[in-house]
Amino acid sequence: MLPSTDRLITQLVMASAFIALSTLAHARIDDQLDSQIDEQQNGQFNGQLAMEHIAQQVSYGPRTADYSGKQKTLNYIQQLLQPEADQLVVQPFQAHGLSGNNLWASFYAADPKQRSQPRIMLAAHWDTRPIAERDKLPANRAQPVTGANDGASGVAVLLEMARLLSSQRAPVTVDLVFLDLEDMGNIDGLPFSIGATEFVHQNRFYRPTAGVLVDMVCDRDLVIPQERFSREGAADLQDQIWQIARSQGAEVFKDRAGAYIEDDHLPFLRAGLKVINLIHWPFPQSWHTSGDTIDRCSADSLQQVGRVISEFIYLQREPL
Ligand code: 1BN
Ligand code: ZN
Repeated sequence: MLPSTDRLITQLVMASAFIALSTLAHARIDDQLDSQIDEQQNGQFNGQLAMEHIAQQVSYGPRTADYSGKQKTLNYIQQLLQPEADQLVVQPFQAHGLSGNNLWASFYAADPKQRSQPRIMLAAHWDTRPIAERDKLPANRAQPVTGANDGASGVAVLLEMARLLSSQRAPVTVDLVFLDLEDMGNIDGLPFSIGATEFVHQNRFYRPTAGVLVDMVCDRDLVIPQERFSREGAADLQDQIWQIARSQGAEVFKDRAGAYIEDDHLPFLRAGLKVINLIHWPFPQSWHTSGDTIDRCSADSLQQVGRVISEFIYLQREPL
């Protein structure tokens, strides 16, 4: 039998060892939980990372003819996707006396048997408008827009989606299509959607099962009603997207009809393809003004849109 002081010391040492071990065990469990949460978050569309893609694009300046930002942005998209995509093509074109480049990156389905069908297209325009004709100051109206929302936000959603697709292929092939020369409409008699029209002509055999166009999706007061041409040409697809939005509580998606908006989905719809447009409507005050800057953008808006699209891609609940 130990004398009572020794016994007390032994008990204290054992108790401290126990506390130290259990603290260590707790620390390990906390670490494991943290890394599980990190893993789950990594597999999720991250609005903050999408914001960084907007910051990068606007840092290059306007993405319109005669500005170095145009080539820098094309390089940025290409360099990010080249090592990750299963196929990447830049498709130059000439139309209406202008030169442009559409860029098309494919991420094949996880199961090679599903490689060619079904396949989903996600599209956005990467150019920006050369004039801010709606600016309240006449002096600004001849200047190009920054296009944080109108241009960079759609590209940012596609690039953040590319990160997810790179780390885990989807059950279907996903094509990310970056369209040029969307925003030349009503300048010197030019139409909107020049690049999208060229893309459809150049790729007549490309028939994705479904397509989602994202345009102007970063505003902090983002509102996306059900665009009407999309409703008329691809109601089932629009319903599927809105159903996911409802289930996620993504409140930027509104359960009401929007306007008829002539955007890059129209050439696809006219070719008989099911492509819907996710677009802010009514257009925000900053639209085609010098105020289309990143301070009006929100990571949360981007994340709501991105998470709805990623669930659509990864967890197809109904056949397309
Ligand atoms: C969307 C963003 N658009 C241009 N920038 C297309 C459009 C232009 C839609 C005018 C409606 C009216
Ligand atoms: Zn525009």
